[in-house]
Amino acid sequence: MQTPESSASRPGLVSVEGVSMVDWILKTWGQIQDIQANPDDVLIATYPKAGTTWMQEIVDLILMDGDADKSKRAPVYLRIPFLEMFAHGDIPSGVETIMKMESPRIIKTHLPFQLMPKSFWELNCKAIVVARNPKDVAVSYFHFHRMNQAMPEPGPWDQFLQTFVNGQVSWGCSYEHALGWWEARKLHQILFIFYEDIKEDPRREILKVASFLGKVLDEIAVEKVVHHSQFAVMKDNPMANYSTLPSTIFNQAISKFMRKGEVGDWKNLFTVAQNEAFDEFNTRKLSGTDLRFREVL
Ligand code: PPS
Repeated sequence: MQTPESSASRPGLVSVEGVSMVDWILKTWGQIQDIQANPDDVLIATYPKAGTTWMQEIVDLILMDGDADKSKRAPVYLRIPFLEMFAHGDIPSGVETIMKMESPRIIKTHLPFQLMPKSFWELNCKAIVVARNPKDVAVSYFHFHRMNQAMPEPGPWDQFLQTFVNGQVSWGCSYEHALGWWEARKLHQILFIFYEDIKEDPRREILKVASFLGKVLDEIAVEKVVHHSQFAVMKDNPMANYSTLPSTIFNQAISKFMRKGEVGDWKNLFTVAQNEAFDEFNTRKLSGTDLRFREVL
């Protein structure tokens, strides 16, 4: 019998150049790869659940000088389209929205660095990467799979955690994703930000992003960006909380998109054994690299 969380209509996974991807990505894969960048495009590049929407809202508010009314002009997925997104009903695909946008275009992507359309690097575009401690990413991704009908069934938590560790979830292994972008920052204009750092001092990280974008904000504008990008404020903002997406895609009765927004929620779901195994996995994946996530241990 099917539960509300399990439906035959859920997609499966495919392998794209060795990276697991949700199968609908193939609908626009050719168009994604052929996309022509503009030199002033800015990418927000993240592994899913690392703080993408938070950074989208921060960047948009910065560009609007903190004016929340301007940032409420459209849902976040139309203001800052998701490159890989398929068309659904009235909502155009990410590529279609991007093609119709005027510069400067801000574009969200979850693609690993090696699968990015090359045009962005030929034109030396900027990218802001947000990374988050993978234990919290795993928990957030689990709940996201439960509610997002456009993702495969997650199964029970222990099973999902294993597939996450094996990289058999869409957009692949979270460590390889972060490491690809971490290395790429040595060659490209990439700002690498940690979710936990924004939590710790939003003002400091917002100023970093503004400076990277070449945007000077007065003190009042900075305060507005800090305020309107807070979890509680975004959770109540229909243009940021995905409540404008139909429940046939995001069933927020199962789990809210703006769920908890905390550091360390993994402690509520990981067993002691899962945590120990994950710590070993973390050490193995990061050995020989200088990438360190915050507050994993
Ligand atoms: S997605 O679907 O990949 O674009 O999701 P993403 O936006 O990357 O991640 C969603 C998680 O980020 C949390 N979030 C925030 N945390 C703190 N402050 C703010 N303002 C904020 N906005 C979004 C959101 O709640 C999801 O995390 P969890 O842990 O599930 O709550």
